[in-house]
Amino acid sequence: MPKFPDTVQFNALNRPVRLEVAVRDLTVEGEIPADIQGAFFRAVPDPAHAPLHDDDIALSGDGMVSRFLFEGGQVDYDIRYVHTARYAAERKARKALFGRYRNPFTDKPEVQGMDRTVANTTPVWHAGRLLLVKEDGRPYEVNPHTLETVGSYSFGGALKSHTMTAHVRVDPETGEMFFYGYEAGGLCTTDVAYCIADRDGRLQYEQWFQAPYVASMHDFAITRKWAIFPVYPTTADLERLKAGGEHWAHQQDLESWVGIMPRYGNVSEMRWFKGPKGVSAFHLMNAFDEGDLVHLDACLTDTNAFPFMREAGGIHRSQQSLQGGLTRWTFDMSRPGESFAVSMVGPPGDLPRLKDADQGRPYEVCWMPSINPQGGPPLAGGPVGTAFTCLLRLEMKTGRVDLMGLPPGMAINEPVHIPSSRPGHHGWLLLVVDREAGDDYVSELWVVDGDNISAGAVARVKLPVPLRPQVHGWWVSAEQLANSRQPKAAADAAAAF
Ligand code: V55
Ligand code: FE
Repeated sequence: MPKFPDTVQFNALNRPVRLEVAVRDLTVEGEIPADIQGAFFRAVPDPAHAPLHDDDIALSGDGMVSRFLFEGGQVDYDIRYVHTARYAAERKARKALFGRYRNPFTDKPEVQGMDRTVANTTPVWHAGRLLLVKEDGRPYEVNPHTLETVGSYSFGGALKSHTMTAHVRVDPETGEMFFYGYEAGGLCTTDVAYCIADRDGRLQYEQWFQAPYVASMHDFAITRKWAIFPVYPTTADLERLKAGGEHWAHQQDLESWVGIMPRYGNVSEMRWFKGPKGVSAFHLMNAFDEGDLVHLDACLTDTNAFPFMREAGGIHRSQQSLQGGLTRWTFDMSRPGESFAVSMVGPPGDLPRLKDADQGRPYEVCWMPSINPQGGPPLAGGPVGTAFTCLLRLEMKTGRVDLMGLPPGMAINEPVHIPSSRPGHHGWLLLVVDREAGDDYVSELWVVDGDNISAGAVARVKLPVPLRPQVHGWWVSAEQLANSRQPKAAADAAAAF
């Protein structure tokens, strides 16, 4: 057993698991709703080797792709490493060769210049392809049936950007995938590539623009008319990297910015709006337009939510002291100037989940994990070091908030949403719940009624193996899965043995 550092990034829920398993027909308590047919893919960082540096973080963990497959009321579970160039090189060497998070100057000489992404953030489904994406590189394509890695993916060689965001936006009507890459021209460049792939996955547009500074641009948004690029002041610096330092440092005294351009327009049409200093959001709930107004709803905090990005910027604050909530920034595109209106539209929380059909549209309901005000201390785990302890359901018109609280010693991961065939019903949620059990942890997959979350799980799927905290997930219906580009033959042949 390799010796992992004795830090919160490798202990408690963050303990490395490193199991590649395939389990058929898991034990289900309760009944799986008939609407749920398909696959819940999850991206799970799990370090295959002990890191070169003891201050390594969970965001560096090798990407695993995991799948809960729902077929006729039964559930199968699979998880495998994404065979990135980095994973392959380290596997061969039987030890870590790559150094600190997003700092290639700390890598061993034999891997200098090699693709160092770990493909650990989002399983993106588009045009029949499953892509495992991390924002520091290009995606890896994975066979959704076998979970075997196909290889690095660049839209058939068309993509020029060196990077692709883990937060793409798929338009529910056109089927187009809108995305971008930052540090697109290389390490610490202000180049941002804005891209659109059509419903068949062909890259139709790639235009580059300059960000106001090198920022951690984790998420963006679209509306029917606009593409929206928030820039929060967590910055990178090449000299710091060369000195072996952190990629990201938060700047409490630097302005935030939002760039907005017509989504099918030219980057020369980008308008920049100046926002408050020091604020940060990793995830956006949604955006939509209303005449000339553009509304952007973000899980905003008054500083960066990651302790190591604050510390690198000399900001020493506890996780409990962070202030924020679901915050709406409203831009009037008919008026000149750099200013916009701010309002609070929901409580604090993160890892927001929207119905796919509401993407870029006015929306009625949404869900997000948060910290249970009536719960005990959160479990230690995830990249921030503290896990979420409740799920919230928000009604945007009435302001109503429902809560699924968990007792102390439990944690929840990001949910996916599955549409319902029942008229007026807002669908189902699937999410992994972890529970402390002595010195160990056990996990279950919960099926929750999206309109009645306070009732808890309607079905619980038991896991016979421990799980690592997931980053993001993606629901792929049985119909989408049947239309995938990668063959199912290999999976069927393996099953025939
Ligand atoms: C995030 C996750 C990442 C990363 C940067 O959720 C930001 C935020 C799992 O990797 O590299
Ligand atoms: Fe994210």
